[in-house]
Amino acid sequence: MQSKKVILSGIQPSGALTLGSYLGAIRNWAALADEYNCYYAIVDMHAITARQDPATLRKMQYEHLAQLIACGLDSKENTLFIQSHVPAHAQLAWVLNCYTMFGELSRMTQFKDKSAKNDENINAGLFTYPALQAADILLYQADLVPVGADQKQHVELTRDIAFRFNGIYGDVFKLPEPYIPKVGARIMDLQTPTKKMSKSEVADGGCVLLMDSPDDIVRAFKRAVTDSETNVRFDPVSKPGVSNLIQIYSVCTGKTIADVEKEFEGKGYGDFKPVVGDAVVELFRPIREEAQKLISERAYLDNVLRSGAEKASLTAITTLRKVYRKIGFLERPQ
Ligand code: ATP
Ligand code: LTN
Repeated sequence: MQSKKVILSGIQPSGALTLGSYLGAIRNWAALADEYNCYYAIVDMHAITARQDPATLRKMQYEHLAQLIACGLDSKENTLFIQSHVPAHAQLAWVLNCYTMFGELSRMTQFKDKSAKNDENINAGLFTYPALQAADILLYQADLVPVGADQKQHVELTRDIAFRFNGIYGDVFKLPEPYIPKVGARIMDLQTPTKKMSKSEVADGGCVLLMDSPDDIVRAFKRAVTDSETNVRFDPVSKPGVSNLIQIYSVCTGKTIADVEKEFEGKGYGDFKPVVGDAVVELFRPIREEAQKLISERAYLDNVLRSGAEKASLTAITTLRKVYRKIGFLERPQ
């Protein structure tokens, strides 16, 4: 019997989960467990490339875990773990750093964006971040990496690193493919619809969180920035705000973009915005309720993390050993 294909993805505990992370990535994960062997990492090591408050970082990891389970990721069918609990991530990242070019890292959009936004902390970790992400993916010999559109470049770099390494040492790594949804891959900020909705930039009120109250969600959508026209028409270039809302409504309801335009023909933004807000409220309601229940079940969450790390380690160590052997590291004498 051929073994199942492998999926790996990661999520940074650098802020609360947003509508963007849900629609762009997590929503698609739950349905994959039947067909694939799925690993999902809460990537604490990536999160510290920006300064984190230790207590908040600790709390955020449990919240992410509870919310991922509430989003339908069954902990028996999926391997859910914390990145730093599997030391092979750091170990392989170092090796891959030595097979990743300065020029390649310099071209990464996420590095350019984040260093421009935070010029007093452009640390080396932020720069080499994609080599750690490549290690996350390659340790599990992942076939597919389900992510939002912003991560495509990092997955492509991972392929390039793997290809380079395999070219020197033979077939060590599987070359992964990004797996990006057709609709919802880039949810925009509701206040600045030309910029991606981001968990680390919640201050302007344009970000909707998975755990926001229904009132807050409806209010955020009523305040969403649109344009000076009134018609509900999909045109991301000249109408980015309303096109973002159409996209969100389409993913939440399963209706096509054309159907959404038809449904609101002759109606204005005042009719449309609260309906989108309500659709998000209903989508998030069961998730929020379940996550609120799970967050107090610390022993259960710790069990999930314990078995997740054990399972992930078995696979990760096998790949790491092979890499060490190939590059000429000595095994520690017993
Ligand atoms: P930051 O913007 O602060 O770097 P993030 O929200 O992009 O954080 P994560 O939560 O780690 O970072 O991303 C988790 C997954 O969600 C990734 O696959 C990412 O591509 C996806 N994602 C995040 N934001 C969006 C968005 N606005 N639209 C679509 N997908 C998104
Ligand atoms: N870089 C991603 C998070 C991330 C990831 C991964 C995604 C870290 N490691 C491995 C997919 C696979 C982000 O910023 N959202």
